[in-house]
Amino acid sequence: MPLPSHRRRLAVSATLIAALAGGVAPATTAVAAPTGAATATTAPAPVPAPDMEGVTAALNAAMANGAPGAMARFSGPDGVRSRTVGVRDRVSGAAMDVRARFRIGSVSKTFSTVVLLQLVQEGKLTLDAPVNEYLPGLLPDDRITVRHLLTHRSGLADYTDDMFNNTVPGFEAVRNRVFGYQELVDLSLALPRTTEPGVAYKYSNTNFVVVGMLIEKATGLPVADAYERRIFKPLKLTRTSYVHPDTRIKGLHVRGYLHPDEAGAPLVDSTEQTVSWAQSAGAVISSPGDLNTFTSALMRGRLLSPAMLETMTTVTPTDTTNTRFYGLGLRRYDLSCGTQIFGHTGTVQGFYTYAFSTRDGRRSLSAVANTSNHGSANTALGGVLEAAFCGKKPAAASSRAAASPTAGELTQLPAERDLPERH
Ligand code: HEL
Repeated sequence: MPLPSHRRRLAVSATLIAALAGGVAPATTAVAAPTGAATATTAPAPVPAPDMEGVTAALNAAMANGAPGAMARFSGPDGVRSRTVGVRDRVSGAAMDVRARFRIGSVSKTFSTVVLLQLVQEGKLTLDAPVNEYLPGLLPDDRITVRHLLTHRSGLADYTDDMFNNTVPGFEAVRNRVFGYQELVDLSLALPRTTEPGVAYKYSNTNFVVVGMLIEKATGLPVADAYERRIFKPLKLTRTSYVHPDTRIKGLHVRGYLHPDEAGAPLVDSTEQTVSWAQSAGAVISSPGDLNTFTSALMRGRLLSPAMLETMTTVTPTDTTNTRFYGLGLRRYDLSCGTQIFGHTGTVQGFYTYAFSTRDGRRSLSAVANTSNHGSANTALGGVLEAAFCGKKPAAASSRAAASPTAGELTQLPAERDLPERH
């Protein structure tokens, strides 16, 4: 029997942090049915208008939980709506600006996955082939496949757990470091593996470092070129870049602030860094408009064939709540109103990001808060998803939600930045 909507919302709220952290979930859980566009026999469900007051409340809640600023941009059939709160620069006092760029952390994994799946479409790689077939001797286990990397089921340990155990010293030790991919893989291989290949979901940045290596091997080009040629240029993502190992974010941008381990210690400006510790697992820079164009275009089939998109959006649970799932470099969240959204979250020093779209690509939302290492700010920011995709709650339900902030048919829609801005 389905849970009443408020119970489902609470379940979503309680699981948000656990889902982001990505605990081990057994592979034996049933694979959730992939969701496609509405069938010819059913009329498309009415689309709720985004609750922009609710979006603003979530942004303010992120600020109340320690973010200097936050913003969100929603693109839907009725146009684009944006909200900003607070500052993008604590020194100059410059206001948060929806045109500004920022570090998207692991949302980069979805970009890397698209490139890799295009290479699979072109016959240059096979999803179920061992990684070692393409990178001989790289991994100590020939059973680890390309698909295991993309689904976080390789069992390769996440070297960043140790790297960032002490937040500020850990970050400062790598802020200007330039790692080779092999060095990062070696850090992982020095740790015990977490699962047998294919057995369980266990989130690990190492998987997407190896994905970067596969892209470079198959294309003979740096990943930066692959992103540029295959995604940034075709989608005209003019505010999206991969500049590793450059430490700067060019143009109008948000400054990021890292929370220290000790309560009360000052925030650390973490804007400039190589992000070399993440590279193809997390070093892309983007903007809210570009992220909406990307997730929407992906879901509309502009980047992958229908069969490959089906593969990418075929998910397994990441926890036991039945609301959080992972496909191939892609998360699926099931919201309290029954809407399923696909995209990714990101945590990189100074920035929390959400970038999601409905399966038909008609509605997309991205949001950022310029802090990190402060889970309550991230959880509060996640409230934008329910507000934007589910719309206004009935009065009784919305007062409960406020006490606990939580996280059709295919038609042609122009790139989201071409649509009129609405408030
Ligand atoms: S972690 C996640 C998120 N992903 C993973 C990746 C990304 N980001 C990282 O691995 C960075 C982790 C350290 C960040 C740092 C902070 O918060 O600034 N934390 C510490 O230093 C902790 N002591 C699964 C949450 C994702 O949503 O996919 O992005």
